[in-house]
Amino acid sequence: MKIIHTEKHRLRASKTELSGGVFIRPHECPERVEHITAELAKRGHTDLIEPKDFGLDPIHRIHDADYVSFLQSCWTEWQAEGFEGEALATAWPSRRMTREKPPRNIDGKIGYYCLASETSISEGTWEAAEAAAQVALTGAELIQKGDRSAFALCRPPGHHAAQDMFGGYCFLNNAGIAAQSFRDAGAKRVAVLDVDFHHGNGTQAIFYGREDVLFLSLHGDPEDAFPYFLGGADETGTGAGEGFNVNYPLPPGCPYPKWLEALNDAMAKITSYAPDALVVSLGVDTFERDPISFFKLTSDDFTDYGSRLASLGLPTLFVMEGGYAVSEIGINTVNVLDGFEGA
Ligand code: 6XA
Ligand code: ZN
Repeated sequence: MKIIHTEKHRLRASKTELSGGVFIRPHECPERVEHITAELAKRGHTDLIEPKDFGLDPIHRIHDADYVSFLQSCWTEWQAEGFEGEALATAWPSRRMTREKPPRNIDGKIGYYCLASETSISEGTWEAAEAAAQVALTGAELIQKGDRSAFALCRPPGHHAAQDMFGGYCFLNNAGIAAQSFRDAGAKRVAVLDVDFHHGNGTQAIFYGREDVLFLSLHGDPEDAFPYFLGGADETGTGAGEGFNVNYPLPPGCPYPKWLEALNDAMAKITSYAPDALVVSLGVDTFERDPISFFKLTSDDFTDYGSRLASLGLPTLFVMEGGYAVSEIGINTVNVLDGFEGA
């Protein structure tokens, strides 16, 4: 399977993440990708390719133009205000704050477009996010041209980013942009399966009213886990999209057999939907030693579910999302890919 990768991910190198009331060095760091590429090399995956440049049009198919402009100019505007640190939201249009439009001042504007304040915007963030979207689009095009599978090694990740919101380390919804590109290339139906520990609230929001993209997500119950305010089992889609959104909220300590029950159910739903392509939002923060998550998957479990995914027999694009047990992120990610290819 071809792997799409660019060194431009390094441009996303913020120094701060707001966590537990203090600034820490971000979990979502450049070393994540280094560990994955090292493990790929170790196991003989030499088929790494650079992304093509598809421009902004496919990004605008998913994200609002004003949001994209905000991401492009945020760091410059923030610096122009004379602020010392990285750009961070501190005020939102939350309940009963009904002036729902982006203010002129960047301190307010960043809040308008932000869903969670752990994520700072720093120099190079837009450039890296845009490159990650091109990585996903390049993977999608390989499959559109006949490859059976591809791995888009996206960083920063994307599944929390909605049409007009960033947060949870995400800026552009790489998986959503890829899914839309399959539709635009002629696929009638596309399924997006999100196996990251966290609910893919952005992907859900983007496709919630649509029947042409089935979204399924296995994740920590939002009662207990970020992003807290979306991801319930009762969120099934709206209008034409009713029945095409499927959430599997799972409890703290969830072991692999229980996780697998949800995966089997999701796979049965994908089979009956009969999509032309599958996009897998691949986060490996379901790992037992992930520092910010609470599932109990072992490294072998990643190999196992990789091979199960292959049994769907679908053209499959893997898109990298989360995973913060950095020294094991390579092993767990490549286990999924090798499980898939060895099946
Ligand atoms: C920050 C939690 C961000 C979760 C990021 C992630 N408090 N999403 O891995 O998939
Ligand atoms: Zn995650």
